[in-house]
Amino acid sequence: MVGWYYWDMRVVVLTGAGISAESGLSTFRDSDGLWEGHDPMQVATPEAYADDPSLVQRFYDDRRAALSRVGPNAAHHALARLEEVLGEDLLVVTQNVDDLHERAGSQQVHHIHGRLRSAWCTTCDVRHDWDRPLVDGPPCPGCGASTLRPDIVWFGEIPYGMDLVERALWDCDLFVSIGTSGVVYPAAAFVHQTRGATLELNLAPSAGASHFAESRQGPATRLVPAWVTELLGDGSPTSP
Ligand code: BV8
Repeated sequence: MVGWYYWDMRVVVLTGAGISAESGLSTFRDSDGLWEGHDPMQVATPEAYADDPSLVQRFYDDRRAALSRVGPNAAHHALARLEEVLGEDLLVVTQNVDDLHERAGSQQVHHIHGRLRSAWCTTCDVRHDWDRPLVDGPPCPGCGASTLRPDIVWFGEIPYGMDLVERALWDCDLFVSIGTSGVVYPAAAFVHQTRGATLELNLAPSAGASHFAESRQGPATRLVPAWVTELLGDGSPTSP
């Protein structure tokens, strides 16, 4: 990555469950991952929600409650530090539904698969910041209907803000993928939608590793701060 000067580059960072693993949040496909205990087609599809809404609500209620027991790690903090320097020239596109990027201080974060701490009323089509269980069918703060569902993009549903993401991928100088297995689309195809340089930071090579110009292996809490220090070339520690 020699010869890059951060002050005139636009960077898009894609993150997946791997960046939150060291904060204590399970990934999906690793051993002890979420999909070990749950069939994604039984908890993460609109059909599953229609068939058994309380099973799906409990799955997301448990994950929402778990958020208050964890915090951002050095990888989240390093990206927040990078945003302090790059400002609008950094966009974090996350597949994660947790809020650890924001709790680390990142503001330029786009959740393509939704957020756990948000509820979507399918009657008035309004989304509400939400931090309590949904399984008992609480009334929508807007219209009062008991039709609040998790504000999550399930399999077969269209991810949020794809136009914004596709434009940012096309315009960026550097695309970096962190902690994702590269098996779920459309995120797994982002590496093919950018004209920028490409770098993968992952515990193990992802399914798309061969499509990246460079792929580094290791834990996010080591790789991401080191990469941010290298990019900013200031040698100052990135961890808080
Ligand atoms: C759609 C929210 C149309 C729910 C999620 C083309 C070909 C084949 C299939 C399809 C296709 N197009 C569409 C499909 C169908 C489907 C799909 O991709 N299926 C797969 C399984 C084959 N896609 C969809 O249905 C999508 N919708 O396509 O609509 C469309 C498309 C484009 C434009 C318009 C319309 C919707 C997909 C979204 C589903 N919802 N999440 C929830 O959270 O419960 S997906 C979920 O899994 C995650 O959000 C994430 O996106 C995805 C993958 O998970 P990862 O984050 O990568 O986690 P994983 O466990 O897999 O991997 C962890 C990685 O981290 C590993 O590589 C590991 O090595 C690494 N790691 C672990 N620890 C660390 C680490 N790295 C660093 N440090 C560590 N410590």
